[in-house]
Amino acid sequence: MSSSDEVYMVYRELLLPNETHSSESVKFAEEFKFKDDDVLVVTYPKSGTIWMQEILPLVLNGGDLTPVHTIPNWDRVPWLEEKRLAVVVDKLTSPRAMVSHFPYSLMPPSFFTSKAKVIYVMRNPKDIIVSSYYFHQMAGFLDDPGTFDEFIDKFLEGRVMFGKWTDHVKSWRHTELGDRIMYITYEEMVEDLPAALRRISDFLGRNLSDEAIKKIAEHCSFTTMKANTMSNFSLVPKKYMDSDKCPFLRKGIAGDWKNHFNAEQLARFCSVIRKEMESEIVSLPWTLD
Ligand code: PPS
Repeated sequence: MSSSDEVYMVYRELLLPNETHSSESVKFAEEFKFKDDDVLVVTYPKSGTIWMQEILPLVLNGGDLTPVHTIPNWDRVPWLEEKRLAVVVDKLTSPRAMVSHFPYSLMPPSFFTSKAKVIYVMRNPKDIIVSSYYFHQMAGFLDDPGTFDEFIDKFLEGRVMFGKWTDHVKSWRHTELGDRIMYITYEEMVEDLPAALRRISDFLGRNLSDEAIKKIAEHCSFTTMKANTMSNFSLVPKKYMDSDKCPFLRKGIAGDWKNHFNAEQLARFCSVIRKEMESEIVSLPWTLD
């Protein structure tokens, strides 16, 4: 594994992996022309991005499995800021679905003048850091995370891809997007996926039948997605993602943090997050202690 200097580029003070990003790809994002019927899912890494890459096309097309069975997730619902967007953008059919890890301040000008809708997915940061720690071990294009203890410090200081979790969440909670934005949590999706799908479908103006929701929920279960070669990253060479070290679809649960933090680490982690989220704390769906 390489050092962080080799694997990341710095863009507006954020670390972005060189393997998937470049100065051309971020320029392409800056100049990207959003359309009114585009749908964008925004996440801090490890909050449920891949899950939404499965859900969105199915909700938008009423449950037709063709795209999720034939197109790899990174081309099916591409990242706004990644190199692949320029390659596949002309093949996307409207309504186009995309994902992004960008904070609000990095959205391109056309996003603000369009009516494109946004779904912001939030996840308990205690589970995000655990998921990210394992991801850094299996992803050959990321830096060595060190020990979990060392990774906690890196995460809290924002020395990880896309910076601090607290900055990201705060940036997207104070927008002027009105009813163009919907908030959902990973935990809500784990607890009751059909109900989450109903919320998403209503937000996107799709009147899906209960039968369609059931079909989509079955297809987007952790087990089904783990077996879908278009979504489990098994098409990616081991050099970049080594599922023998850890599968990308690792556990898919809420609360795995309990198996990883010791008491001191939990206190350290929560005190920093609590302090930085001071003004938001009452409306967070998790306890930070
Ligand atoms: S990335 O690298 O930012 O795109 O990662 P991201 O997709 O945001 O997050 C990966 C975590 O999401 C879990 N995941 C799911 N959980 C439950 N059900 C389904 N269907 C599902 N699909 C993806 C995935 O397992 C990662 O979480 P962990 O905790 O590591 O298992």
